[in-house]
Formats: sequence, C-alpha cells, structure tokens
Amino acid sequence: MSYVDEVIEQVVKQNPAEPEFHQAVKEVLESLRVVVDANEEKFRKDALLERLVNPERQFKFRVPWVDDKGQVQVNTGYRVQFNSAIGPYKGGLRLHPSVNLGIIKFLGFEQIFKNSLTGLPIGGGKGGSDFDPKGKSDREVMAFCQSFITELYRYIGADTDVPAGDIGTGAREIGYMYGQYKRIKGVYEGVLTGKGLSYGGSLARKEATGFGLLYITAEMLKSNGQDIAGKTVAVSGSGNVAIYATQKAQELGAKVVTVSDSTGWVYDPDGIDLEALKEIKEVKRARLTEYKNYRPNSEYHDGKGVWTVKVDIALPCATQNELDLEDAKALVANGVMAVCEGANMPTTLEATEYLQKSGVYFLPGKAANAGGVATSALEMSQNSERLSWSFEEVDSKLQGIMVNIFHNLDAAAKKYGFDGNYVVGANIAGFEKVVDAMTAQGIV
Ligand code: NDP
Ligand code: 2IT
Repeated sequence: MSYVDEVIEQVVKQNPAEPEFHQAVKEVLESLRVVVDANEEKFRKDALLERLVNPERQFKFRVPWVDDKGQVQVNTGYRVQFNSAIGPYKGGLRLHPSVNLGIIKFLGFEQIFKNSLTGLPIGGGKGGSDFDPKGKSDREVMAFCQSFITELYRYIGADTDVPAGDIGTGAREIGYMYGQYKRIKGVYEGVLTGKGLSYGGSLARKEATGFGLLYITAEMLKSNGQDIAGKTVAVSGSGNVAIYATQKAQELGAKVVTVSDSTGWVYDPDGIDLEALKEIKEVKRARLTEYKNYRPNSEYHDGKGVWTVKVDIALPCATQNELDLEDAKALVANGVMAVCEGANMPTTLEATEYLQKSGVYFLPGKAANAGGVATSALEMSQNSERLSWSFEEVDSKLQGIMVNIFHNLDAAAKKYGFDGNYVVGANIAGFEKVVDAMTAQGIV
C-alpha cells in the first residue's frame, strides 16, 4: 500500500467519529501524492506524514458559566495546537453548537497549510466551544468568554499561541476574552487578533477575509483572461466573511445577488443592499427574514437553495460541506465559471471533483480565505512594534499577499503537471515550506 493510503487509513482508524477531520486529511494527502511518492523513503523513515496528521497537543476543558436566570451552564472548550514548525500556533476560535474535537482538528489541520501559504511566520492551531452565542445576552456572552479564558490563558500567549475569531466569535467575544486574559496574566500583549481598534486591533482585519477572497478571485480570473467586473455572484452566509466579500465584489464591479444564514436565503435581483445587510447582521444581530423590509423586490426562501440561482461566480462563505454534489450540478447547469471558498471546506470532496471535471475554476479555502489570518499576522507585527499602520497600508499588504498566494499555487500546480488544479497547487505549495521547516528542526 502506498504511504499516503497507509496514513489515511491510520487517521480514520485512530480518530473514529471525526468525519470532517478525515475529509480534510484525505483532500490534502491525496493531492500531495506526487510529492510524497517522489520522497517516499525519506518521508517514511522520518514518519513525516504521521507527525503532520497528529497535533502537537490538544486541550479539552470544562467551561462553566452562570446564565441570566442564575442557572449554571457547562460547555466544552477546545484548543488544538497542531503544528508550530513555521511559527507560533495561529488560528481562530469557533463558537457554535456543532463544535466537537473532530471539527476543531479539521480546522487546525487546514490552518497549517493556509498559514504557510501566507508566507508569514505562523503555525497552525484552532479552538472553540459548543457554546452558542445566538440568543444570549451580552452578560451571558461575557460570562462564557471569561470562563473560557480562565482555563485557556495558561496555554496561549503572544509568542506561543494566538487565537482569533471564527464562526460565532467576533469583536464582542474577542474583547471579553482579551480583558480576562489581561486581568489574569497582568500583561498587555498581542495574545489575540481581531481586537478592537482602541486596544491594539489592526485596521482592515475585520474586512480582510472577505476582501482577500475577492483579491485572489480577481487575480485568478485575470490570469485566465477574465475580468470580475460585470459578473454575477452568489454569496452564502451573512457573517463577517460574507459581508466583506459582498462589499469588495461590489467595489470591483460585480453584482452579488444572494446571501444566506442558517435558516434561509435571500435573492435580490437588483444586487444585495450592503448597508441593509450590515444593519441587520452587525447592528441588530437579526435574521435575514428582515431583509425584505429594506428591499421589497427581493425574495426570502426558507432552507437551502442559494446555489440554484444562475450566477457566474459562487462564493461559499458560511460553513463546512454547505455545497454538495447536487449543488455543484445545479451551478454547472447554470453555467458557473468559478467557485472560490470563503469558508473552510465548504465544498464536499465529490462536489469539488465534479466542479473541476466540469472545467470550473476552483480555489480552495486554505488559499482563498487566507487573507483573514494573514492580516492577523500583520496585527501581531503591529502589536510587537507597538505601532499601528493605516488602513491603506494593511490593505495593500493584504492585496500583495493574496496575489502572491495565487501565483505560488499556480506555479506549484504547473511544476507538478497539474496545470489549473488549484487544490493540488495550494496543498503542495503550503506543504513544501512546512516540510522544509520540520525537516530542518529534527525529530520533534
Ligand atoms: P460568522 O459567525 O460571522 O458568520 C457565519 C455565517 O455562516 C452566518 O451567516 C451563519 O448563519 C452561517 N452559518 C454558520 N453555521 C452554519 C450552518 N451550520 N449552516 C448554515 N449556515 C451557517 O462567521 P465567519 O463569517 O467568520 O465565518 C464563515 C466561514 O469562514 C467559516 O467557515 C470560517 O471558518 C471561515 N473563515 C473565517 C475567517 C474570519 O476571519 N472570520 C477567516 C477564514 C475563514 P447564522 O447566523 O444563522 O448561524
Ligand atoms: O479560519 C481562519 O483562518 C480564521 N478563522 C482566522 C484565523 C486568524 O487567526 O485570524
């Protein structure tokens, strides 16, 4: 059996009931076959792949907090420190009822290669909890965040592990966590990114993932002789990534006609009203059913369906496995030309394969959504030098990083004979730097 197949089999056996982690490992290792086969003897001897798929360490802890009725609630917290070969662990904290160890491991594993692709010195990690911030009062969210950090503080730090936002963790949650860390540790350091601008946050971090997604999408289209201006776009989700993807798509001259949340989706034939979307989601923290009050011409539909609309470009920006084979078929039947992942692993393996076989340009999340973590790394730099850069400076660095990522993965795909296969290109380009650093540092 080939080394890749052996390790995939081991991962499935040793990590039962973690299907998302299996999926992420399979996608990466399958596309590394050509590199692994060429170095099989050395990699096997060094157990390189076994070390890559086993986190350096992982924490699972109790998070007790008191709700507004005086009732004690208990959630489970996680932090997986996956790989520190190229820098301190870096990756977000997801707060969503679906969170379990397998979800955090898939996200942490993806983060290793994504962070490597940014070209910045950050290792891979991820964390979170099954706590659901939805429907909770600010005081309840604060109580949870303080309890979460009271346990996690001992494992994180500006030079060891730097968490940030993800689903359910935005500026409010990061603020409460930062305050509690500072109170316990008594140091003012860049231990978290995505901070507010008044206490060490970076301009353009809030916008970075969505903006970065559009910068790399535009670059990919340009290098294939296409222009994003004038294209019709379907966005899924209506959170941080979706909102700023919508904004930048509009700024680049495209028309975004959909957004969604976990209960339904909106189709606005005139193009999404960005100010209305921001007010509903960022200010009111309300549901998308409200959108019709702002735009009577729009349609609201319950449940799934965002991928049934005829568009040129699809940008999944909600969650894992939200775009399956059936969705991919609908998109292709409607003539989609590009699918670029704003979320982490939003496309199933079967759907990805189908899109690629159908000639659709497909940019995987670990490249396409890397602008968020890249700008987090820029926030770390600013915190270290105790300076803050202008919006334009951060935004222009972000653009440069996204353009570079595209050309690096495009070159890696070409070098190994997979021209146009950006999944293979991203995985190989991300992997090469990590392997180099792991090899140089010996067996650790
Ligand atoms: P938010 O919490 O701001 O928004 C998430 C959006 O996705 C919401 O509209 C939410 O709807 C929807 N959503 C979440 N879970 C589900 C689900 N199970 N089914 C259907 N819809 C769902 O998160 P972000 O925008 O920050 O994150 C979105 C994606 O982007 C995630 O995959 C995340 O890992 C990834 N990402 C985020 C980065 C960042 O900087 N924030 C960086 C790189 C990747 P509802 O409100 O109804 O729950
Ligand atoms: O998935 C991701 O890259 C993020 N949620 C952002 C991580 C970060 O450290 O900014």
